[in-house]
Amino acid sequence: MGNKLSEADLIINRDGTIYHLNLLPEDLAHTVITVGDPDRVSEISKHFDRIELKKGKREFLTHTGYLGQKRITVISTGIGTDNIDIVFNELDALVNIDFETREIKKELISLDIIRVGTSGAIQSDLPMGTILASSFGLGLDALMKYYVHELSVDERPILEAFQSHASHIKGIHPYLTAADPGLLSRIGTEMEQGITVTAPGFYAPQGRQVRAKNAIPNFIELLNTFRHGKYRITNLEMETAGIYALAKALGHKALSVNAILASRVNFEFSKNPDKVVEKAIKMVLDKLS
Ligand code: R1P
Repeated sequence: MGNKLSEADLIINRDGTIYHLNLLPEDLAHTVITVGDPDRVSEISKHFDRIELKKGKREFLTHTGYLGQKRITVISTGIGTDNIDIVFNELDALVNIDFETREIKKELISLDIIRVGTSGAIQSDLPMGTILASSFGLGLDALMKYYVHELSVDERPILEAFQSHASHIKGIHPYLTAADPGLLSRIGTEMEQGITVTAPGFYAPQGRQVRAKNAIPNFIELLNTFRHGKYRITNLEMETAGIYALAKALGHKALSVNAILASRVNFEFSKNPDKVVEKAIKMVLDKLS
């Protein structure tokens, strides 16, 4: 690839917006909150002092506005790391590619990206209602098989320990990425922290029992017995590892904050999920404003 992206590599709609997100470069703030559920976008932007823009296409709904003096974009990703691939590459293109010339800009912008998501706990001491910041994302999906992914000296030993812990599971190639340390200390300090596992599905890929037979027995136990020094796996969802790894590959900063709605070890689901999500939203917005 040269410095210039072809019309097939970077698809720009006739109105100048990026292909899936339907946004113009000026529509995007440099602080971005991602959520899985499109309905959660307005649950966040209702706290803004002013909303300047609402746009959407497919599951990608965007509101940009101001919280005090701070300009923030909130965008829904839909479910899964296949969608994270689309959202993160298009967010990056909006700030780092000149849409007139299709050339990569010389001065690259690093976005602050915070996910406010929902998740299930796999440790019995983490009750529903917990708000958890992911110190690492551990991906069991295949997204990062398609990108060059380099491990830091902090990440490598944890990933290697997990690979050996799960060595009897064939055909899974886990990847691991740390949260941005600045965002983690700014936003995540009053939250629980731990390794978040990102699965490529909701049912058997997260160890749920369904009518079809599970190929990996005792999946939750496999994850919740893993230890490496002070680190343990705390929760399961479907985006964080892809977010951390692609943000790093593209030079952005990312943090994932999760409202714990289910306990997979106590077999419970929250009676009041909206309240837990609202708590997570407020904790994040308090730190951003
Ligand atoms: C599954 O129900 C979805 O909920 C969780 C999972 O990661 C997956 O996207 O997160 P969101 O509530 O942010 O979508």
